Amino acid sequence: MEKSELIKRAKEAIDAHKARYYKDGEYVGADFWDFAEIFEIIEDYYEVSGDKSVFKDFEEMYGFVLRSYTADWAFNPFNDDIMWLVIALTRAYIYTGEKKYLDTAISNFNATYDRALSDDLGGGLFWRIERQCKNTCVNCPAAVAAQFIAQATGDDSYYDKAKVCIDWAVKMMFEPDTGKVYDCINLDGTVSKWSSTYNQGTFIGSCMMYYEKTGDKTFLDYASSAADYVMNEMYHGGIMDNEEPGNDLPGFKGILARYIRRYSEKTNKPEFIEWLRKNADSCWANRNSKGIMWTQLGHKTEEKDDYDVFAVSAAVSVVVTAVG
Ligand code: 7K2
Repeated sequence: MEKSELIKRAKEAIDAHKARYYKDGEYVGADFWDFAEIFEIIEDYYEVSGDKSVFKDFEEMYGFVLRSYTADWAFNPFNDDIMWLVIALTRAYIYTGEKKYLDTAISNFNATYDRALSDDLGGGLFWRIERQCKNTCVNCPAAVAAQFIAQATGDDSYYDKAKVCIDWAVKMMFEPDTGKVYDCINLDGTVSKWSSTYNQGTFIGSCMMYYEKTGDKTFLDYASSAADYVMNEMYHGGIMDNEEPGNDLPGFKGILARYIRRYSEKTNKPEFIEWLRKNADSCWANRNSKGIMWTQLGHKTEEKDDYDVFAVSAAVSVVVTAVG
C-alpha cells in the first residue's frame, strides 16, 4: 500500500471510532487514563500524516480534561494515570506550541513524581498513593513523560528524573538476556513476572529516548532486546490476537504499537513496521460494518454496539502507527 492509502485508512479508523464514541471533547466511557491513551492515538495520527486539523481535537480534549479533572490531578490515587495524561499533554504542546498544555503537564508531573518517589524496593516510583508496590506501568511512563518535558523545555534535569525510573526498571523488572519486562514488585519483595504489551512498549520507549539523548548504546541494547522479545517471543512475528479479557488489558497493545513504530523508525529496522502492518491489515480486514475493530486482531469483530471505548482503541492505534 502507498503511504497516502495507509494514511487514508488510519483516518477512517479514527473517524469510525470517533463516530461511535466521541462527543464534545470526550470519548464517552473512557476513564482518565483510557482517555489519555486515546488522546495519544490522535497525536500519532498527526505524526504520521502532518494533518493539523487535529489540533482542534486537542483543544477540545484539553477542554474536557479541565472540565472533568481540573488542572490539578492530585485527587487521582493512581500515579500511573497521571503520567499517561502528562505524556499526552506534553506531546500536544510539542506539536502545537500551546503553552497551557505544557504548564498543566509539568505541574502534575512534578507533584506526582514527588509523591511517588522513594528508596524502597530499589528506588523508583510507587504505583499508587498507598505506596504498596512499584510497577513498570508507572516508572516507564514517568520516564517517557520526563523526557518529553525535557525536550519541550530544554531543562535537562528531567533526564535525571527519567534516569531514576529507567534505572529502577532495568534493575528490578528487566531480564537483559531475554528482553522480558516484568510487571511489578510488592512491598514484601514478591515480583509479578508476567509481561504485557504496554510494559514492553513503554520500556522500549523510555530506553530509546534516553539513548537518543545520550548516545549511550547500553540503552539501545535494552530497547532492542525488549522489542525483539515482544515481537518474536510473545507473538512469533504473528498477529496479536490476545489481551481480550479484563478492564485494562484489551487496550494495551495500542500503547505497544506507538513505541514499536518509534523504535523501528529510530533504529531503521523496517521489520518492526512490517509486523505492525501485518497486524493492521488483519484487524482492518476484521472490522465490522461500522468500522470498529476488536482487540483480538485476528478475530472478526462482531456487529454488537457495546464494545468498550478503550478496548477497541488498540486496533485504531495499530492501524495508525502502521503508516510508519
Ligand atoms: O497492577 C497494575 C499493573 O501493574 C498491571 O500491569 C495492570 C494489569 O493492572 C494495574 S494497572 C491498570 C490501572 C491503570 N490505571 C488505572 C487503573 O484503573 C488501572 O487498574 O491490568
